[in-house]
Amino acid sequence: MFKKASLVAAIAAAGIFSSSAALAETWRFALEEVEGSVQDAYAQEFKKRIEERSDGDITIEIYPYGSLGTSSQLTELVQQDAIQLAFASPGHLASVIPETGVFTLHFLFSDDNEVNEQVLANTEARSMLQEAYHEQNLQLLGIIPEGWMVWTGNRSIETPQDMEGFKIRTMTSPILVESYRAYGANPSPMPYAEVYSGLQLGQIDGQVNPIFAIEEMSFYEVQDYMIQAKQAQFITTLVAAQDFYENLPEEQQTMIDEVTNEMRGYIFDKQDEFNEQRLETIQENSDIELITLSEEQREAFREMSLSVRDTYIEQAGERGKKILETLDEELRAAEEEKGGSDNG
Ligand code: 6CS
Repeated sequence: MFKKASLVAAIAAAGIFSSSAALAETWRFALEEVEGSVQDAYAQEFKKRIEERSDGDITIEIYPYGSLGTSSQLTELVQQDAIQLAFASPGHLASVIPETGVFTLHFLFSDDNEVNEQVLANTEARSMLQEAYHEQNLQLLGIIPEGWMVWTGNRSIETPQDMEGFKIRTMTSPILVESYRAYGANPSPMPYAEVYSGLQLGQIDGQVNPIFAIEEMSFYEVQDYMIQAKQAQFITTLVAAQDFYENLPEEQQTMIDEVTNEMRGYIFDKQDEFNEQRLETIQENSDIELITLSEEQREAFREMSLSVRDTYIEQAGERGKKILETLDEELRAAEEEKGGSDNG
């Protein structure tokens, strides 16, 4: 869908130049998701707040998924400073920044998503991550949960045995591929835009995404089962071109930092609302079967997932190990403080 030539043509048509300097007051913001998605809701609100606060000095142009390229291509465009802002989800980004693979590890985050949000908002791991983003010419602006990753399939998946040979589409990061190999599945990484036809043509048996995405990408139309195992959150990161960010006047950097901080509650509520409402839409429009795994069933997957943490450390090195340890400690401490769930 996104061949290099058409990508270049799209950028030319959009009038995107190679340097942000020529675009002083227009910031281009690319999404990995379509209009009406969680990322779109974020971008629309960000645009509103920045334009208001800058008194019209800054205009934000939003490019939903499909207008510029795949997730990996969007990241490249930000790295080259051809666009200023984008979402870069670890499910793809870990191919470039292995440390971000931590956000895709199974059974690391809390079963209580408020705990996850609280930890992600304040994590001490942020400075180590920022270092890794800088090495790739990116500025990390935010780490944002978008909802539980739910499996869909042409068969039900309730035990690791059901995963045996299951051809599941994953995002493109190597650590995600390993996460599904650990269950005995046959992971098939591919870009988001190819998933619907892959399912429809039977090239893949299933995929994994949050409910709002399963609805808006119509995956539920070509699948028989939706399985909630609460094995992982979909966590995205908001990035800027590092040169662009560092060359901004200090008050504009502060404005971005304040707006992204102030928007945390807004987007957390939005993703919750979207995931809840779209589940109703799916149920109204299809007879897809919804299965929620019991604690015992989840435990079987959890045990098999633990070895993937070693693979992550092999890929992400010493800094990646420290990021994992920091997040793990913070998550367990926050759970304890809340007296809530135990997700080991
Ligand atoms: O599965 C994917 O590739 C995509 N899923 C979502 C929910 N957001 C962006 C990501 O690229």
